[in-house]
Amino acid sequence: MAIDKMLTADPEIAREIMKELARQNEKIELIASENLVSEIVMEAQGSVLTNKYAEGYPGNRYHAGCEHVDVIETIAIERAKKLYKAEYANVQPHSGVNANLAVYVAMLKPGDAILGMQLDMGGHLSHGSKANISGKFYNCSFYGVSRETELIDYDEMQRLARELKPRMIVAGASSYSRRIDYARFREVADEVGAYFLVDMAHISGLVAAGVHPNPVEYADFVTSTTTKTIRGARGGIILCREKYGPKIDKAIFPGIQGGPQLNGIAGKAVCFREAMTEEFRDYAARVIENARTMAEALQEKGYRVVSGGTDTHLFLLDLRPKGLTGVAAEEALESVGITVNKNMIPFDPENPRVTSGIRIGTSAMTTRGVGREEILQMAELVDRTLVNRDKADVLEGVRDEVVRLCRRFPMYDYQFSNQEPPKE
Ligand code: DSN
Repeated sequence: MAIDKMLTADPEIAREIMKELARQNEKIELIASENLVSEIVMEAQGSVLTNKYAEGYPGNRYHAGCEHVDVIETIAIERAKKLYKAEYANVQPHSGVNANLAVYVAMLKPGDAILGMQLDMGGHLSHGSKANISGKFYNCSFYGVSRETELIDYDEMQRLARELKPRMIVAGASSYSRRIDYARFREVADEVGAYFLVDMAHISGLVAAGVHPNPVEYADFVTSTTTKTIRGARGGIILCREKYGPKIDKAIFPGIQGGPQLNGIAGKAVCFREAMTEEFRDYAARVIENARTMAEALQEKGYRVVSGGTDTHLFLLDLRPKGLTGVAAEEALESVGITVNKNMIPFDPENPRVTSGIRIGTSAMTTRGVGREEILQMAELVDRTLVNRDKADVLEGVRDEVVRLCRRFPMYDYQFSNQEPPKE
């Protein structure tokens, strides 16, 4: 890592990078969409590939000098196809939102109808929210979860699909902890003549490891970020049936993006290879086990877990039984070094800036190596913080314990890990 050079050349930025490393090292990271990439993923992302323009696709570029990046992008494509058993892969999306947008641009006309999962019930902005381009260009409607079970209301989804005849049905979520019945979605999509898109951003590492069903079997298009449970470079991918490949490629470039970020693509290729190992399969299984252990431990302490549990890396806590809002819990936990995000729960009476819940995920801490014992300790720390949020001395004790726990599971062996950030 060239941080030493940066310390002299640009101390303002170097200082913040070092402080961010220290923050990551000394805090318990429970944000469900975050993870810690390997050093070689970082090497790839920070490599000379960042210098290269390569508009187009391998073997068909608008710039010269692409002989090496062509090999890299081809390897990334082939690995993605193998990992997810997909017919076709595009590894150029700069993000998950871009991946979803490219699918819409490739297959729909502005004004066409999309049926997606409601944002405040677990869906994602890019599945048709008015605040996102998807909601501005397309005619979007939403299914949600049942009030009783807090599971996707498949009957409502089917009823809406029959009534609205969407051109595309979207499944996939940012804060839904249960397995999704892809076969049921496929059936409904076929019945109403819709394309079926699954955004598996959150669970793509679990899918790669074979500890979660693979939506590629059922969907026409599957999109993902490459940063969450898959633990790779920041960016996105699109997997699809072979016949849709050319349209998807055109939608990404020249449709919505220019030159690909080859450094990111190399980082994606590296993480796909890592995800093919036994070690990664074991990791993914532990992520789910850890999430279940923590959800159960918090349930025992009187918190309500939305839908009663989890099949994935994350779960939602309803804080109302404790008389707390999501924002108050997020702030209290942040003050002791435990990072989570406030989150809407289904049928939340609060607004998105307040919320009644928090979302907790175990991907990052499992990467650091924590097991059952530490997960139970973390659940206890979360509870102790929330119960004693007004008691400075208790919070001080929690803060110390958080740092001690984190130091037992160091993140990276970088030469600058132990250096103090330079004085401002
Ligand atoms: N939706 C954001 C999250 O889950 O945190 C990022 O995709």
